Amino acid sequence: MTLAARDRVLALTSWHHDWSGLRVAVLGLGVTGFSVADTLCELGSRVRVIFGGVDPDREQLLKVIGAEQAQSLSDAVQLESLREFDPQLVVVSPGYRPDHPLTVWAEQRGTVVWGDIELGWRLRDKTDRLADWLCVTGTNGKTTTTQLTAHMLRAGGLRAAPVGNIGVPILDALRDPQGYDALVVELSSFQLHRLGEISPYASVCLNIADDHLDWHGSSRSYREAKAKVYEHTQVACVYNRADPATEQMVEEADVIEGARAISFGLDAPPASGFGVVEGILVDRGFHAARHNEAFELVTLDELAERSLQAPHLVQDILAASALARSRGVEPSEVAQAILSFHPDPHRAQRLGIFNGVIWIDDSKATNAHAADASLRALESVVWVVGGLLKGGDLSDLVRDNAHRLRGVVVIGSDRTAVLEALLRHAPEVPRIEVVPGETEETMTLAVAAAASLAKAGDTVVLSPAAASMDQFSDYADRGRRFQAAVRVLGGGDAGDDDTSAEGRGSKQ
Ligand code: UMA
Repeated sequence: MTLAARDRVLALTSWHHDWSGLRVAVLGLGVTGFSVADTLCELGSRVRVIFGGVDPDREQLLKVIGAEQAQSLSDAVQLESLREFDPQLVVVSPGYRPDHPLTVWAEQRGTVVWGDIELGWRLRDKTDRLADWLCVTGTNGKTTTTQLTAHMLRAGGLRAAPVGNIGVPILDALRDPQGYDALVVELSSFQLHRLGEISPYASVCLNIADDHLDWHGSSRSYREAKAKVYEHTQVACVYNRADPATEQMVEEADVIEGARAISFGLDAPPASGFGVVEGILVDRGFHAARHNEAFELVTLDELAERSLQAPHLVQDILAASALARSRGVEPSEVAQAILSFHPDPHRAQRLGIFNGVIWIDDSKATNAHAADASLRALESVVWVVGGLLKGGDLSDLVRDNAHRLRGVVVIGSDRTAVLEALLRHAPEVPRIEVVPGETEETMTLAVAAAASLAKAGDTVVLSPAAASMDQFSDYADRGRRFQAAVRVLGGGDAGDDDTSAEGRGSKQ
């Protein structure tokens, strides 16, 4: 590819520039690939979507919007299609690993390769209303923090939406004809890897623990990707006082002059921090007299009344408050938003109590760090664990929580690694391995096994510490099947909580 051709692409930094006739290869036909193809067809580019898998609905839609398509399960066939198309720009979906042969080929020949977030940044001026981007990453808590921040911004009277890894491609929001005042952008490590030069209004990395090592290749490259969230931040870099790596990321980031570092944590906050003082969540970050005073937001008791008091949730609430306050939302509006917030299902979702046993669906815990947060909030646990470990290791998780385990049910394709960790660090704890049955579903078997291990006062928690795609379509599907099996066990009563038994096995 010639330098002039490359420069033409790199100079495209506005919706109103000339994108027509540009040959763009879009890799992947999931939600991202479709949104990219749709946007670029609207701008007059010549688009070819190259993808594995089959998706009849989206394939039909590609015909309607006028994009070419090349479907094949073979990388070699896909590569041939890419070569023949001779793209000037490649836009890659988040799931493609950095060493994927198609992206490697494009990069080696000097073709510009972007992710959808970089493309979105360049196209963010479709309407006159230029939205501020508040970017959220972290190993865990991203989705809750993203949703809650957007909820707070709306409580403050702004037109705001949660987008990105949460499931709404950023390009869909950017094409909204009314435009937004602010977008809360959940960024996965995959999206951060190909972030490009964006400049968030505010940013946060909530926490960091190894995850997705199979995709990134190493813990270092995963952490480097996460640190990018703070680059070029304009107003507030929010970090976690309990996770020094996040503070270090802020210190090392190249930010816009005047951007402030704002911390959050469960302890009493320093000036420029959010934290908890005598059971009250407070803001000392944005108070004019922050060296002596703080804004009071909500109390831990008020959170407990809404089942929002688990420590990891309180951290997410503090981080979201810091982001929203940085954008000018009033403390009373932040408080109102917290008290009217309902987290999504499958996140430490309490299903009910049967025969004195509490059942919790925490299917969203797709890595060891998330599972640790939910196990720590419990005392006497029967743990349903396993799935796809993504190169992760559960040894520390099992060792640190062995004392609270009353039983373990191991599911999923990577059972051997889980069983080895249990044998090493919790050999006394009874365990049942669920081998996928021919007639009965995994979750039916797992729930029956958990029920056989649990006694009154115990909590059964599905907190897999693993991805779900080996046996389920996603974590929500895994959680729904767990809930359905629990409902059958409870005689259809799952969800009817008998709070009189509160506290027997759970602090949640
Ligand atoms: N494909 C290939 N080869 C590959 C990878 C993908 O052919 O090596 C093709 C598939 O056949 C399919 C398409 O690419 O046609 C799917 O692309 P994708 O896997 O990037 O998925 P999208 O549907 O575009 O969804 C992505 C995110 N998915 C991943 O990062 C894997 C969604 O996050 C995100 O919500 C969406 O963009 C909008 O931003 C999901 C996720 O699991 C929920 N994220 C991980 C997480 O949260 O831990 C990172």
